[in-house]
Amino acid sequence: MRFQKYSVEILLTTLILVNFFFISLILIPALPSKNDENNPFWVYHTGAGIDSTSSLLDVNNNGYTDVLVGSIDGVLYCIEGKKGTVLWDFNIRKYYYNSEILMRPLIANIDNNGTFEVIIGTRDGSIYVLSSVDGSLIWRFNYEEGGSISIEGGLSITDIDNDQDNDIIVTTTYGLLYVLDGKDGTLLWENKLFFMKSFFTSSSLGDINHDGISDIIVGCGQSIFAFNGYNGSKILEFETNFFVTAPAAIGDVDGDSTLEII
Ligand SMILES: [Ca+2]
Ligand SMILES: [Ca+2]
Ligand SMILES: [Ca+2]
Ligand SMILES: [Ca+2]
Repeated sequence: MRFQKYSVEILLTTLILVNFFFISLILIPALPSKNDENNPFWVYHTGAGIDSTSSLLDVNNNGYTDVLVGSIDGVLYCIEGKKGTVLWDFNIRKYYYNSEILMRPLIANIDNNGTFEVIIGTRDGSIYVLSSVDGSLIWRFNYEEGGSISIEGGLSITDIDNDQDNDIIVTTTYGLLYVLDGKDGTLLWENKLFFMKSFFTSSSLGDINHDGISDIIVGCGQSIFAFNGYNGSKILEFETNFFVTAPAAIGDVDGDSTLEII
């Protein structure tokens, strides 16, 4: 029995070592061949820190995915994925001197023209829609020039008024929710829902009340809310036991044709 126990242990140890060897074979070629851990594939230094995730898109259609990232220096960078060189950049401080980009750039074909746009919200509460091809400005919306609201992760895209053009749903600090027409940045509606609470995540979308219009599901403080996509009025509130810091998942998990919020 003792012999059998040791045999099993030796067999398990051998299997683990063999697995590790093959996993190593798979992983090692993915690492840079001539760099060590202190020298990644390429490094690009923006003018200040980066407070958000990057987004990926093959901007110049050369088969290599490029990197879009916003920085606290107020610049959105489009960096060529293979070499780490700047393809284009866009400085929001031409429009407001003290602003920062704190959110991940959103990529969408918002005007249905065959190319993608890059959408960012900024610390001064502005929304910028740029061409992904060259970073040129398509439109800008500022809720309140020099105001205190900040956009820190709160953009979602859907056609909320069913006119076949995508719209942008914006959640901000100080509990403001508003919707812009994706074509030209016209304000479709706004709702100042809270003063002391802030939205720090993007919203999720689903037709909660079955009226054919997407509704807006988003956490704020220690609650999850659903707001009517038609006008922003509150449909429901569910209290959680901690601050909501991530977007909700929406789906019909029990097959009753009504959406659940997870
Ligand atoms: Ca590319
Ligand atoms: Ca487009
Ligand atoms: Ca629309
Ligand atoms: Ca609805």
